Amino acid sequence: MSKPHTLPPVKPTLLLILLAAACLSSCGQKPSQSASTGNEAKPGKKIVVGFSQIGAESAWRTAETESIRSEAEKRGIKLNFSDAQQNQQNQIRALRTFLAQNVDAIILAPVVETGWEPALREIKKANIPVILVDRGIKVSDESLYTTLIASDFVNEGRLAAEWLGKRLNGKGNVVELQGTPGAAPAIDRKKGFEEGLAKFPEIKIVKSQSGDFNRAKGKEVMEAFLKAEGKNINALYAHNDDMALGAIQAIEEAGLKPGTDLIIVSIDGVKGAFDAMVAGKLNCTVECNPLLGPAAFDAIEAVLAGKSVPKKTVVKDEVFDQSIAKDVIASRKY
Ligand code: GZL
Repeated sequence: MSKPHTLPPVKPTLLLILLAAACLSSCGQKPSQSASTGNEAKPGKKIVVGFSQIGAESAWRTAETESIRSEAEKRGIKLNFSDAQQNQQNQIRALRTFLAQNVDAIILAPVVETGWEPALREIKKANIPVILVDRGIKVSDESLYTTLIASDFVNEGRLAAEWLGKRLNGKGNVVELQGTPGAAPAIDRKKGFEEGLAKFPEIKIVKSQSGDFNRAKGKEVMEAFLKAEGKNINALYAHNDDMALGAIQAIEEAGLKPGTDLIIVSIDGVKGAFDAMVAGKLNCTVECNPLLGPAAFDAIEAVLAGKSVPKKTVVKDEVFDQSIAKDVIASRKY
């Protein structure tokens, strides 16, 4: 049997150089400008960022998209934008497109918490940093993303429950419009609301269903709640303002007065919610700030400069109710 083919002996230093070159070319590493993370952008080259956005399902989402687009423009960063129309497969396709484009960084607003690992593993191999904005994901390996910039949705649910518990004097039947099934804000806002209601044992959630974070579905589900429960409903808790605004239409069409016959609390703090509070149709909204562009690009520029960033940045939120809506509406930025 012929002897196995062997390479002639080479000097150790040359071997090390060959091994380093082989590793860089074989595992698709972006050529590193420094010994540290290998994320560094090439000096003088325009930074290119891929942004996989969930969709345009709500005024909040539109405000987030505008914040990220305008911040990229302000910083002279090229943004490759993809609108997934709330479909995870479209987001995964967009992630793989950004990988093929060899972008410098990726911003992902993940529609749901699970199903991201295969695509994120491929992106990690290419050493492209992934910045999660506004919603978190569940992964077995936290190194599959660089950082998460989001509000504390459990706390938002708790704040809504505490406000409503006081407003109902601890007693009443609530219907709940949930967000998109499987989405971090829907899961956590439900969890937080239930935790907050634990202090008010005489307040019951009598109906709870998803309105998928959009106005039309919120109206449709509220119509069904009204048919089933009618005047038995004392309050509505909506996981976002858009569903609350749809529900307000359904309540009015049923001949009831939203904000009086039914107390309504929702989350986001968009302009439409403040208009509804001033009109007396919505009672309270818990702000969830969507203006994440500056924080997202601060993180990207830090990572590309080889600096470390915190694993999670919690965005501060605030409760606004009818008592202050008139005073603050003019200063609202989204
Ligand atoms: C929250 C965000 C939610 C908003 C909704 O960070 O993911 O999605 O509350 C939006 O308005 O549709």
